[in-house]
Amino acid sequence: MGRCLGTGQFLNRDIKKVALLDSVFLFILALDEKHSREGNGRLEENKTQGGKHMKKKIALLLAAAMTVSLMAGCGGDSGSAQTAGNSEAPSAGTQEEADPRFTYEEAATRTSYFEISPALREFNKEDMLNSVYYTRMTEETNISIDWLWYAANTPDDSQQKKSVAIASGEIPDFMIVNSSQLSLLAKSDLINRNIGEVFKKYASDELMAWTTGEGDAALEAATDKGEIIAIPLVDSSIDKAPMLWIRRDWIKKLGLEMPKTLDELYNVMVAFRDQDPDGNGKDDTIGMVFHNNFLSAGLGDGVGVFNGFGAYPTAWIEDGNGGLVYGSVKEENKDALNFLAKMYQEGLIEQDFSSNDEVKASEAAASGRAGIQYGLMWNANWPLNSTVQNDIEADWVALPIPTAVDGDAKPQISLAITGYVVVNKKCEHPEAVVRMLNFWVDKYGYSGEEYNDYLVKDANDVLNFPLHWVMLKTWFPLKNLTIHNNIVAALESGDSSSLNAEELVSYNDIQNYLSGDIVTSYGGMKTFGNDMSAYDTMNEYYEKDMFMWDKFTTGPTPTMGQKMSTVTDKVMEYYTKVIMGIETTDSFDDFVKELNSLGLDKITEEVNEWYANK
Ligand SMILES: [Ca+2]
Repeated sequence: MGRCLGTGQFLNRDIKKVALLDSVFLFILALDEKHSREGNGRLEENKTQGGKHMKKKIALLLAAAMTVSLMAGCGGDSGSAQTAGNSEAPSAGTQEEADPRFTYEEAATRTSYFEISPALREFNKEDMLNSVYYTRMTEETNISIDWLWYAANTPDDSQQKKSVAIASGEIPDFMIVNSSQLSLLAKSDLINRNIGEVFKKYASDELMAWTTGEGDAALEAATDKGEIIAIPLVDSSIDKAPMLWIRRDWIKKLGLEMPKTLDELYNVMVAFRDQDPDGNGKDDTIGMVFHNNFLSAGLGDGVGVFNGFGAYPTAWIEDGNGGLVYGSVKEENKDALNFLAKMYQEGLIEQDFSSNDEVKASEAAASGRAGIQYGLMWNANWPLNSTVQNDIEADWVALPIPTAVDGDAKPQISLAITGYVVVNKKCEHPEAVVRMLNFWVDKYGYSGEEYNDYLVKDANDVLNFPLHWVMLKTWFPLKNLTIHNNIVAALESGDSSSLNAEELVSYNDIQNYLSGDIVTSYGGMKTFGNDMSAYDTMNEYYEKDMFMWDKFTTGPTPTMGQKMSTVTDKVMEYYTKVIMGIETTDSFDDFVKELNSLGLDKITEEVNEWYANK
């Protein structure tokens, strides 16, 4: 519980870190949603039974201090489809680029749905409607939004309502949908299929840079039959790349080297277990944090181990013949499973890992019992920062995932899209949504001075940040990496004058850390600093283009919707049994056959049909 409170304190101090903390919060929500990259790759689409207790446990503690969910929810109501307002089209008329910051000559109103973030402690409609963000938006653009309904952003509520709206054929001027709903709309006659051209014409350079920050994949994911039919709202994909966190103080104390290969990592784990790295004279340390949800990248998972062997479970990867194959069935997984089984057998991972979730397992790192944890870039903000509260010497650093194959291991990632904006084809001025997104980018991304006015009402009340009120929002996928690179340059030159407000917060954090304020500035230093930080590793991944992308970037295929959860359950069951020594990889071929009989063969067929027609 202390950990969680620590996170809250962190938040109160550094309100600009909202986007980074969103990553933590998204992870927490993902635990509840039992996110299935396995299922179909979209958090918001797979409501499963798992993790209920997790939500209670964490949502109360952590989410209480966290920020808004970025997940584009979905749902529907039979909203008015008519275009209100009587706005004039902005200037132009040619295909040339238009002024991205135009103002309608006459007031225009657009209809949409308001989805209330589960992260908001309370929601007051009047506060939202009268907020600085929306009043300024209307002043600057002459656009206002008529919210046809307000509903909680959950599968049972707003998502359900939007699905009903799509089925009824009555949708508002614009709405944010998930990939399944986009697939349905692609087959309908309801949406403007020319929105891609409108977007290209009206998007500001910054909005375009954000949308294409990781290449064309986001726009391609919104493409149907060669037409961009929605505007993808993007998040950072690379920020979800697995990396290895390790205690450098233990490495030094035992006279070891930083591991580059999995063999070397194994030796370090043995040393961490056997050589009393914490120096308390007791045999009380383990090799590595590990838990029962080990194929979900986040915190103490095993994804990085698999990637080290060239295995990419849960991802759809190229099969070498122009098609895609489900990563969990590839031979390379056997090597990773045998490695983990050996670790289990030798007590390098907890013997009861199969009954521990992420949070429970990570207590080993926080309490100083483990000095190795695979995870994501935010781990130093929570929970690894807790370690230093017990042991000021605890010096977690990030490393690229160790490899067992020739060359660098490739961390697997998947395209991060939080939702798709579709525009009713009856809406006379589809460019209005682009204008509103431009406004968001201007206020969020490039106006450090204005940011607080627009998006933060009370720095001590993160649960009611007006940021949560903005429906049309997207992110710069390389933002965190850019922050790091700019900070490193400033640290080297000693000149911080060119840093923006958000960068300055982390820069000051690092200066505080270097001045001895280790406990409160731990996350900032370890995430963005220049001494084996998370983004030092990320920058290496990025510079060397090491990522292994999941190639399946659309909504679930028909059979996925019905059978994927059975397949993924079977994968977890089998993998867990192998790690625990109940099964061996000798039965791997039978396991694959069983997956196919459970529906994976049909799903693979459907995925390849999509891929071939992409
Ligand atoms: Ca010990």
